[in-house]
Amino acid sequence: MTIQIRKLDSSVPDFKARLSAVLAFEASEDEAIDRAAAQILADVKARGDAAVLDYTNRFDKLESGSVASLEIGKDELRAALESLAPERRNALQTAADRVRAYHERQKAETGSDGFTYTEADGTVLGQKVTPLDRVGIYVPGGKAAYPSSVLMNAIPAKVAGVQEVIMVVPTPNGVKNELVLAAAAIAGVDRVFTIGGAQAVGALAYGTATIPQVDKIVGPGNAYVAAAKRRVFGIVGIDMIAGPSEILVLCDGSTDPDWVAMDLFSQAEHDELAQSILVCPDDAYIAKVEASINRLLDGMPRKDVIRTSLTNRGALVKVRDMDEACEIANLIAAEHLEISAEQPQQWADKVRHAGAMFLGRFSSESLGDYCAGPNHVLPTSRTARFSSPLGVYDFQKRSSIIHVSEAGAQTLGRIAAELAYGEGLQAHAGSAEYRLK
Ligand code: HSO
Ligand code: ZN
Repeated sequence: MTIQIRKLDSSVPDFKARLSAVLAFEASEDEAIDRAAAQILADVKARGDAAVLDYTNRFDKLESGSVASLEIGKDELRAALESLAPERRNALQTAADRVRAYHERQKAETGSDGFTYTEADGTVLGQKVTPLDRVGIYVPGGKAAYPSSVLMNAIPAKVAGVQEVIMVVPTPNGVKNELVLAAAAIAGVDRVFTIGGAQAVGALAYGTATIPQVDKIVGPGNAYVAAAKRRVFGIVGIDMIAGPSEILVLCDGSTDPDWVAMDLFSQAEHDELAQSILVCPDDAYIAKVEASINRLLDGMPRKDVIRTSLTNRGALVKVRDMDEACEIANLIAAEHLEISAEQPQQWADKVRHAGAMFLGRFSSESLGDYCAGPNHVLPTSRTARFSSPLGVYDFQKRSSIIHVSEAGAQTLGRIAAELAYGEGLQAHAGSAEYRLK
């Protein structure tokens, strides 16, 4: 059965409208789910461990006697790591090393040491950067339990200097994912609890007798987890509410079409709602990729997910030239952008909006998912227009430093008092003026 992928052509008058229709994605904000999450959060806030235990036993079909018994100790994490086949263990270790090296570099390059400068009258101004004390990482159970995501969330936190990283991961029916536990061991996660859902988000946000309160919660989850994260934002920080995966391939027609077909599959296989789009100036090449898709699909164990994703949300877009392809890339602001072209840099220079850019035909997006080094937690649903990959900076905060000299207080005091009178704030004026000579 051949698969029907939508075809778009930028030369038709209503192209922009058609493209918008392809991109349209409303994150379903189901009111019933939101209400259920709110009720669970309120219960965890009121009853702490007892509520966490009730929901965990009920939803994950366990019979645990205490939240403490849901903790996985360091020994068990180590054992999980040691139980892996050597090739898999080495791959996980190498991926972790590369992700760490990249984030160490990011830390060094992004002003993590803060700054100060001294004005002529001796006043010192500056910015101090400090890590968050304690962070919670949500790891989904079941089909979307990705060990690679454990590395991508925990390593930047540890590189930033977070003292305690607490991971929560549900274990429906008591089934543990050994690779997830091994990844936690390698990434240096400090404590792991086998809890999930809105109850885990509540436990991390409010703290219970057993589970310490964290300062920020990161990591993807199902609709209940997303709703709970939205609701606890403000009590704790959150990273983002991630949408389905996306890949946009800009291709000049020089890459083996099978490679491009597989790249489109690679994100389509995540989710029926994932989005894979090819943009190319060459009609004949687009037809070749389509032929590759139809030939290769049957060999994919997740072909049903891929077919649904490509049929409902995929697109093959014919453009005038690569310049126009770059304009479209800026409109789409994709999570992952592959520039599969002979001279990729010239096109990359023209792209401003993308979560991650993969340049040249050897840079498949999947390398970024696992082991290239940069983070795979990226802005989706066009949010790359205003947000960035998860990074060391998400686990740091900044404090302003103001150290005014006696001479500085004379100049600044007059300015502050003047503005304070303008705002009708007498005490503000006074506190500046008391320091005038
Ligand atoms: N592509 C996903 C991350 C991932 N891929 C994990 C494989 N495993 C993020 O968009
Ligand atoms: Zn992926």
